Amino acid sequence: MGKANVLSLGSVTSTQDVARELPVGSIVVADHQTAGRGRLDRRWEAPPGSALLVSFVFARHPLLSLAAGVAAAHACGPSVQLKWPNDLLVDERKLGGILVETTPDRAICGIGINLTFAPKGAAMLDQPRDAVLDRLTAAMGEWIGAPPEQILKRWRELSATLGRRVRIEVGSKSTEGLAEDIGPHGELIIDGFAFVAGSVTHLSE
Ligand code: BT5
Repeated sequence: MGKANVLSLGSVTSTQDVARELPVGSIVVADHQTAGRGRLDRRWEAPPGSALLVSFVFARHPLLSLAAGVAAAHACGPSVQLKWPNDLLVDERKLGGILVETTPDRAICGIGINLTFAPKGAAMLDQPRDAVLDRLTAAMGEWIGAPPEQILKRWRELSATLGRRVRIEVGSKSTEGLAEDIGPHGELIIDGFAFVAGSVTHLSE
């Protein structure tokens, strides 16, 4: 992945919408999104020019969300930890998020990182956008190509979730337990049960 593939735009609905129409290897970055989104139709909020808002187009990859988390943590710096499945945290506050959407043959990996603004209770990085983007682009290329075991190992090292008591909500069902590990497909193991999706809350120690 190189700079030549980067499409840099002003205002878009969502970088995911633009990236969806582009070939594998494309990168879309925007100053502003009028309809930035998270998972499950949630909103991703960032005032114009305040965040890194980027989408990468890849071939489908079974551990893309975790690999992107590892890459983003490396690009942001040593204060960043990962919360399963897709959050970047600084001191337990959300710095950024990852959204993977798939088509039959491609995966669009969107990453939002707060730089000069953070919603109440969230974190920001306060680093120049293009420097973060350059490091992220390099790290994404590296981690997407890494062996699955290496992605999982590094994700475990960067995790703020493992070893914690957590609550996971899947639809209307809520379960609490110890987040023990992630499995070979990136699933979260809580008290011996594997969860492939859900919203996790870290409970106090
Ligand atoms: C995520 O979803 O965390 C994935 C966010 C992905 C955003 C990027 S930006 C580039 C690309 N284009 C897009 O349209 N999306 C991607 P989720 O885990 O569902 O978290 C969403 C929740 O995070 C919201 O419901 C809010 O509570 C919270 N939130 C919204 N904006 C935030 C922000 N700037 N900083 C921290 N938390 C935020």
